[in-house]
Amino acid sequence: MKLSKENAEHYMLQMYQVRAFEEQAEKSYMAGKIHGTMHLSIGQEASAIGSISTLEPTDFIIGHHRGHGLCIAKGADLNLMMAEFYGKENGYCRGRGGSMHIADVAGGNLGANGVVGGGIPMAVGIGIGLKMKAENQVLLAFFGDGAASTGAFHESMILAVLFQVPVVFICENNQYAMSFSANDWTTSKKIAAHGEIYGMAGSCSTDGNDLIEVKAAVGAAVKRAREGGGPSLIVNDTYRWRGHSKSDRNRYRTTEEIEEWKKKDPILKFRAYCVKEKLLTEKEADQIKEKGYSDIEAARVFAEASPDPKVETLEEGVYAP
Ligand SMILES: Cc1ncc(C[n+]2csc(CCOP(=O)(O)OP(=O)(O)O)c2C)c(N)n1
Ligand SMILES: [Mg+2]
Repeated sequence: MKLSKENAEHYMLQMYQVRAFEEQAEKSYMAGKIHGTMHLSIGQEASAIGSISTLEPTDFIIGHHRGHGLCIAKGADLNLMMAEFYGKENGYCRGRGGSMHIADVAGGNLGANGVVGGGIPMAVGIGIGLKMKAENQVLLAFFGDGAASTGAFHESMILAVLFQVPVVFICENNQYAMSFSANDWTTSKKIAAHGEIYGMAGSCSTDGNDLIEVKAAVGAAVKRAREGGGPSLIVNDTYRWRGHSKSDRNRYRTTEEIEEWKKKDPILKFRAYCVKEKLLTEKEADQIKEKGYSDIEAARVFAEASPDPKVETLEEGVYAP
């Protein structure tokens, strides 16, 4: 697969924006400016951007709790996203959702779900709707390796095939479900094999830290889904550098293991590819990095200057007053 220079620049920028966004969100959280918790996807950027780069603007995604990269890849406005983290009135969900519940229906981001595996059956329903609309739209449904052991996942795989929905199921296998290693109960190879077992063509695992490999696998599945060939399951093998959430002390894995995976940094891998293929010079890549970080700094300034919701509006926009 040969990328255009324009696309290479765009994906490189999005990768740096995701990294910078999460580093900033973590800093603001530690400074007591952001409340609740958050699940950082640092180290998983190629899975989000490689997968979503295969979509048309009219297509959809449904995310999961580790979904900041997914939002940015789907074209989220960084200012509105940061304002949402800060709980501000002008955030994506008026500050009511925070890190885990960013949705932008107009932009094709159907939101995330705090229930592990909760988005998977919803994806089947949305897929049936897309099929009935018959406008050749496709949905990417993201979830983790832990979610692949839920009953909802297995029921959904069966229904997805029966209804031949235009959905690509993407398991972001970051090797852990909270403190449980994926290797203790299954292997990533077996997760992808479920696609085959349930009758999905073209299901496979990828090196989820390699944007080009992810893009090729998901791209083929998206094409098949759009042409009426039904669903696929793609497993992107990757790793989360940070703890599960903000309360995690990383006691279940070794520093050596984390350091080993850091050597496979998806951003550096893509950057090296772009330089090797003469799509970017080192200087251009540095400039893109600088822009990614300054975009996030602007988003921080925007969020901090944004208004808090008024107390008397607290019950607006939520289901359970
Ligand atoms: C139904 C349900 N069970 C348990 C939890 C608590 N929980 C939150 S995230 C998580 C682990 C999910 O692991 P995985 O699917 O691999 O996603 P990752 O966090 O690794 O991205 C668990 C058990 C939950 N939110 N929902
Ligand atoms: Mg996981």
